[in-house]
Amino acid sequence: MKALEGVQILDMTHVQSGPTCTQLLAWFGADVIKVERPGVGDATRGQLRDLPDVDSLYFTMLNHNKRSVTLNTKSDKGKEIFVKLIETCDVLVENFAPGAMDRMGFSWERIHEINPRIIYASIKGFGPGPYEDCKVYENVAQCTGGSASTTGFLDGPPTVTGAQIGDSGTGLHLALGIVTALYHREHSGIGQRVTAAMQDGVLNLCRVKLRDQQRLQHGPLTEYSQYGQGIEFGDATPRAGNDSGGGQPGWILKCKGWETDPNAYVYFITQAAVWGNVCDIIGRPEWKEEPGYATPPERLDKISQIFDAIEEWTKTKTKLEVMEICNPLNIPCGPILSMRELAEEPSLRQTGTIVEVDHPERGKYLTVGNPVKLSNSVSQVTRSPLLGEHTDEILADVLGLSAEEIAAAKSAGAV
Ligand code: CAO
Repeated sequence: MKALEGVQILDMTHVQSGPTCTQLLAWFGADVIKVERPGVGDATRGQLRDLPDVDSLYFTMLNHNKRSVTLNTKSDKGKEIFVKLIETCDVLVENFAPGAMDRMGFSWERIHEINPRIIYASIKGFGPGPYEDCKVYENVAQCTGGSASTTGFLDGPPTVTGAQIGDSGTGLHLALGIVTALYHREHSGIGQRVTAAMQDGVLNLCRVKLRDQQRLQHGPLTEYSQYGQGIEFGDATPRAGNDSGGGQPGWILKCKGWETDPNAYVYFITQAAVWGNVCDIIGRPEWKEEPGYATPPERLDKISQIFDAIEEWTKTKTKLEVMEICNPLNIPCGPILSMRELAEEPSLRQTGTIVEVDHPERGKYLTVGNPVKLSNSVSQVTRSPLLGEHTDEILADVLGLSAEEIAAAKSAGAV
């Protein structure tokens, strides 16, 4: 039995943030019923298509293990069916633009009245305040949540990251809120409202930068390479390039082949505890004892020069050779792995983190499986549903509608 078996999720999510959340819940065993507009569906089905008339990878990779029902929740008959689904389900999740559910006639008060045990979970761009009515996409959240102002190089513009911390990051936060509310319901018997704002989710992931903002009031941030370079700090946490962000200096260094391979690089950390090992492998054993190099505070103004010396060594090795040499010596480092390399990595296939899925219209494709592993609730990734694939099945089995009632809903254009 899966951890969330028996939990029914009424999934009104679309695009990326909400679907990330409900996909996770589905992987843990919840029955996720994705509600989509008849004939239209989640907009991502048709976005960034690589094959004509086939659900995009954008959609398929965010909607595994779900069932799809089409329902026009703005029509009278559709509303009737929607009320029945609210009565039946444990959780309703949505990430529509602010006010969309209210405009549909389903405020939290109304939903709670229909089913006091239901948990109603939402993602919006912003929490209550001046921007609460705004529509928000990934990079807006990265920019307004503190990520962009602290990402990039000191002499360059604010930069967004490839990791979807605004969308997928907030989806993860919401999933935790939902299971927490389900746990609370075990004791209280009552559902509650769960909200996660994308700005808040990004800020939570950037909390070390708010830490640095406050440290700035008491002096320069000595672990930032700008300190070693003698560049003055301004009044806000600066962009720190590839600095490690912790107390142990780190940087991205070139490896053998960097001239032609854009990913022939390694992240290298000069952790204080293994400084001697670093000195030995790069052929500078004298730095172990030399005044100016022997202790971390002495090295702070020479970080760039030290990484230049380490890079002279890493340039003679491939990134994987660097990893093989450093790991036994406890020197933390990480090769820069491309998406191609990750897709081909056998160990990720073995753990189910990269999975091959078969889809009736597009054939085989790769996806990222459940990154959270439960020993008694192993995730099996099943393909995303076609639009409305489970409409009849859900109306009949979940809601108990007769064949005549289903036919009537269809002829009224509700499903
Ligand atoms: N039946 C009938 N109507 C439906 C429906 C259904 N099954 N499903 C959706 N609709 C309607 C909605 O009610 C809404 O109608 P109104 O505008 O009349 O209220 C309409 O479809 C469109 O919904 P939307 O405004 O949410 O969609 P959008 O494409 O205009 O905006 C987005 C997309 C993502 C910007 C917006 O939903 C949003 O800000 N969401 C919250 C933040 C978020 O999750 N962003 C991350 C997105 S991933 O990058």
